[in-house]
Amino acid sequence: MARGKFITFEGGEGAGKSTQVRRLAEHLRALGLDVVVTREPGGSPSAEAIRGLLLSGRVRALGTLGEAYLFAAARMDHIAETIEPALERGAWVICDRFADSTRVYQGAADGLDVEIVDDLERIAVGNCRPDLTIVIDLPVDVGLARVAGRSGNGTGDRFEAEAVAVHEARRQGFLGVAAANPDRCVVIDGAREADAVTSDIAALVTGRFGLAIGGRA
Ligand code: T5A
Repeated sequence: MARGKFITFEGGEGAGKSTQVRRLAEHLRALGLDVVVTREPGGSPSAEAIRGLLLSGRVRALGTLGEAYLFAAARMDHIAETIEPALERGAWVICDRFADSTRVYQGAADGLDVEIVDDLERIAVGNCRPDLTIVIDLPVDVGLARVAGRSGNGTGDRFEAEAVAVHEARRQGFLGVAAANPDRCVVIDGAREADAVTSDIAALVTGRFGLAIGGRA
């Protein structure tokens, strides 16, 4: 059985990642592929427990480095328990956020030294690198308005509730990751209607992997 493909989605708050992850999974399943949808932080029982700690803000006192260790620990377990077994059996894995989020949130936007980010990524990710990363880009105010509309009060979790300048630094961070990794990353304009974004992503994935009806290249 050929190894499956690993596709990650990245971007700021409210970019529409979860929406597009779901829709891409439907598209690929309709082509006959075995698809596993997962997310970070989380995606395995232990990693989901760490997610609860991180998003609640209860471990904020650990500082950016401490949080980065927790994201990396969650990622190692997620890869071992969920991602690698799925890829090995030939499934396609679609992941809502992955290592680029640490590079951007804890690194570019929160000041963690790039050498530490590189080391953590090497230790936690190893060779389990995405085949394709879709960066959904949109203006910060559009993303935050979507998140506020969803939560009803605009407060959000530990990472959503930060200053607009921080969100802008994250946006630029993701664009920087995409520019530095042009073979792996594709930037999609996420400020449009969800259906337009979906059809661009379906065309991208179909073309990139040479998919035909039946899911075979
Ligand atoms: N984090 C994560 C780190 O700091 N370091 C790391 O290493 C990792 C892995 C995760 C947080 O952890 C941080 C980053 C995050 O802050 P999360 O709850 O998983 O927290 O947060 P997000 O990944 O940001 O998820 P969101 O749900 O906030 O955003 P999405 O998934 O981008 O957006 P989505 O699809 O849920 O859509 C948001 C709303 O907009 C609507 C949807 O219906 C929904 O209501 N929507 C649209 N509306 C109009 N037009 C469109 N095109 C739309 N697309 C979606």
